[in-house]
Amino acid sequence: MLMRKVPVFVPASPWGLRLPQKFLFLLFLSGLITLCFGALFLLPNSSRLKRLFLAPRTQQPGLEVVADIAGHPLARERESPPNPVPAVPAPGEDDASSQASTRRRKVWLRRTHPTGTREMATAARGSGSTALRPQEGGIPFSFDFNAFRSRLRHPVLGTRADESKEPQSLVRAQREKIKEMMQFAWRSYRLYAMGKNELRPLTKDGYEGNMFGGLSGATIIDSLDTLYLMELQEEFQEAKAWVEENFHLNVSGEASLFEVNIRYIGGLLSAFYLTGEEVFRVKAIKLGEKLLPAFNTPTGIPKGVVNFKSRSWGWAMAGSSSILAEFGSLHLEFLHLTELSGNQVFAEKVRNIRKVLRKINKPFGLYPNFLSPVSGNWMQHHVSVGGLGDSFYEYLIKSWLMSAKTDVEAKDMYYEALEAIETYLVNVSPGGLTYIAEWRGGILDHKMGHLACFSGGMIALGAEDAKEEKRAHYRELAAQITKTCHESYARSDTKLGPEAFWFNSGREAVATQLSESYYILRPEVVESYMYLWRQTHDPIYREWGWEVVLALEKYCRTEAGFSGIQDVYSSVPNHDNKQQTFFLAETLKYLYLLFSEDDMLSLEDWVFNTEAHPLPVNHSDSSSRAGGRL
Ligand code: DMJ
Repeated sequence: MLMRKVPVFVPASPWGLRLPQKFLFLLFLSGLITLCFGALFLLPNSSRLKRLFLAPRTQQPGLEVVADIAGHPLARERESPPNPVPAVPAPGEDDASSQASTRRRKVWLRRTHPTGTREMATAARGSGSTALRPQEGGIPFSFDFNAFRSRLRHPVLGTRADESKEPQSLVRAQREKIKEMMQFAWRSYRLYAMGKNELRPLTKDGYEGNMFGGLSGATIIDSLDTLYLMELQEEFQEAKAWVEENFHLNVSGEASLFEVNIRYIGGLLSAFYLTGEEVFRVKAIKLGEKLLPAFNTPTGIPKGVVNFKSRSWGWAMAGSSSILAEFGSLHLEFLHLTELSGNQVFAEKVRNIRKVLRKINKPFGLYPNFLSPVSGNWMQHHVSVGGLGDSFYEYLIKSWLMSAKTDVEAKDMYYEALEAIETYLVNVSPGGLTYIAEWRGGILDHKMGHLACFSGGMIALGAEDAKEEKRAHYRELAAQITKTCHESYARSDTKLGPEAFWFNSGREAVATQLSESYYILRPEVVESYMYLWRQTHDPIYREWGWEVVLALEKYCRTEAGFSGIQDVYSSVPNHDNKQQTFFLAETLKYLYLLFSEDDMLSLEDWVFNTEAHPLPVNHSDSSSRAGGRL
């Protein structure tokens, strides 16, 4: 029989307290601590204290979290703080009080945001630190916007004063033309599809698609920074008002983690950094929080699809795999989400992805495109710098640059990967065209996708920080790849490039079947022209860029917006009836920058996410040359 042991004697503690007394004392003590700690949060103007407790920072000023990456000495010294206080509904969320306060705020913004661009700039400067506004559904964390702006090396919109000295009034006229295209694309969207994700210019209606889990307005959020940059003041205000009043996050569909991140989060973050408007910061963070369930996998490698409704373990699907370009293109945005929220969870998620990728064995130093989020093993040995792989490589070099060159791990990973790509994937065709092939378990597909054409720009961007003996080589490689991509345009009837082009059977830089001959307003080729222009100032890049403008006007412009075309080899356009959001976010922005001064969104101050949304570099010193100007 089991006898319960009844203690007949409770020994006294060294202080002479018996166990029940000790328990009561501890209870009292812990209550006291909780009370003191809680009081800190209730004090007025306690944001500094909150910051102290919620997000350990470096002592230097700057975008500290952006430097806070695995491998960086600062990262090792810090502990993970608790998550911040749960956020209340954001402006524009569905409860009535929030909508009313949004209306009030809108009126205030109209008053404080006068019409001229310079005034727009002044208003943004005036907004100062993004103070806590819990009554407006703000996220309780402060970010010193003025201090951030004063650390930029260049005025955001460039040194306009020098413009009149430009000998080429032609360049100005070209820039104006591109601005007109943006205005036309925006106005067509506003007229026929306002609030929908995309415009269908032939049927003159809107389209929601299935990538965004019920979120709307993808074109609006993707356009914000381009409108701002081009000083389309009225259009920018329309877009901002829509975000304030109509961008609701209470959706319940299934969304692509990658697409929501690069378009919505990226677009909102950029809009915040350009304007200092709190609504963009709050919406970005709250949407970021909705993406977190995607990381609930055994490895922490997120699934590609996030279910906004359930917080279930979406990974539990046999044989599922995550895509390198998708889970590898979160880093830039997630570090900024932590920076602007004080919530370390975002940075932790992407640090973990880095850790997994660092550890895993890479065949020949290459990164295959599919990884199991369950086992952490590669699923197939398919390697590509185009679709499925592309922006992973881009985010490595940009993480290095965005960290103000402190994220050495990202830099090393980038150059190691680039070496492997050069060794195994880069080829020169019999006709002398350099291209990046695709690799399937050791066998090469001698084809390049339009998506892979961003790599000319990426390699140019990274050339300056390569080993001394490699720099000139990388500059040349970048120029050669960009030239090949231009050839894929030049060899078509429309002077626009196909979705994929091949180098075999005597054919070079052309698509071999109709299913690869379409052009959907993609940006990658003009993106590379922009980087190569900034690096070399070789007029050929502006010439090539202008060829694209003319071709877009001739073959893609319709009565009600721009449309992709189904066959670049036919001079009678067959439109696909879609004005892609990235046309406004990327293609037109890169074209505009190509015809602008180098200090407009200077590469010293900004990196572009893979949807061309500018995110600031972590400058931690105060040697600003912008002197607080826009
Ligand atoms: C964009 O959404 C992004 O550039 C992404 O990285 C790749 N595809 C499109 C544009 O082609």
